[in-house]
Amino acid sequence: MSTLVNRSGRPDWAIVQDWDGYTAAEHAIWRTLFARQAELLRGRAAPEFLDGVARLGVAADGIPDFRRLNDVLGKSTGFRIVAVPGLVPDDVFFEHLAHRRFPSTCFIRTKEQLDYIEEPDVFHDIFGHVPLLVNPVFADYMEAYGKGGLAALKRGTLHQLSRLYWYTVEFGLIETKAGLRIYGSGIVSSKGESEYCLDHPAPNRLGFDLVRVMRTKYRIDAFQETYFVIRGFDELFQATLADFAPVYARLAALPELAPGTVLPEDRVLHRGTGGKRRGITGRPPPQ
Ligand code: HBI
Ligand code: FE
Repeated sequence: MSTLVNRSGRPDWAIVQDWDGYTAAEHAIWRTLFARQAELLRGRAAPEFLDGVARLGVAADGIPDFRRLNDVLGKSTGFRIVAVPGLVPDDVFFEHLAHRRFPSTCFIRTKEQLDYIEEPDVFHDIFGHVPLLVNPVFADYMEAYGKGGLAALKRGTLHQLSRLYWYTVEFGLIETKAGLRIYGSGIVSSKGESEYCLDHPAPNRLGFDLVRVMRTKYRIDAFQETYFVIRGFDELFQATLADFAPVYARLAALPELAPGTVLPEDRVLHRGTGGKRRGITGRPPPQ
């Protein structure tokens, strides 16, 4: 991650969203992104995600006012959105999550960036991440991730923990009675990957396993070569309850894995045909 400069003047990097400052053109870009994804995600996104969008009132009409979202969010899981200028240092990011604050960017991508933007913008953060924060189990997972991140920084194991975030919060799939559904923010905020992740034969779709995920490297500039599938958000939260010290000890004895790997012990829902495709809403490069 390039060196970040804190212009907020505050140690938590928080700024004011300045909702009145958005232009009609910026709201129009939100409307384009929202209309496209809302249409595409019906029948593709996890019911819990769609429920969160509805309950929060994240709507087509324009960039939401964080103050209004916080009214709903605060009453549901006690999470609160904190506006930040962009990517913040890892320790600041984890400190916010550990206290049920989600740091969201406020800027929106340009028309030219509709399909590809390197860093998270307000559409990725608010449409992609915030709806699931009304789900109590997922909110617990995000708080646990923040606490785990602060511990990982001290242990020097952030590169392994960030893979857990990448393959769940950003690019996770979930099994439902109606079939596989999307819950990862990096996917739901991307038109291309919302189609690719469920339908395309190229990527692997493997059952979630904590150590397996934390061994598996990822790339930020192409669609995923492997998606990990959880059976439910409880499975995800249960995985974080364990003390991570033994997990890190096991990881130290196991080789890292390339993104497209399939192991004999994997629960294979779909073995991919391989191949890499251009990327989508990225995130900071892997540690
Ligand atoms: N900052 N605003 C913001 N959003 C992120 O998703 C984010 C970040 N800083 C660090 C970070 N993500 C990742 O490096 C950690 O999840 C590991
Ligand atoms: Fe994200």
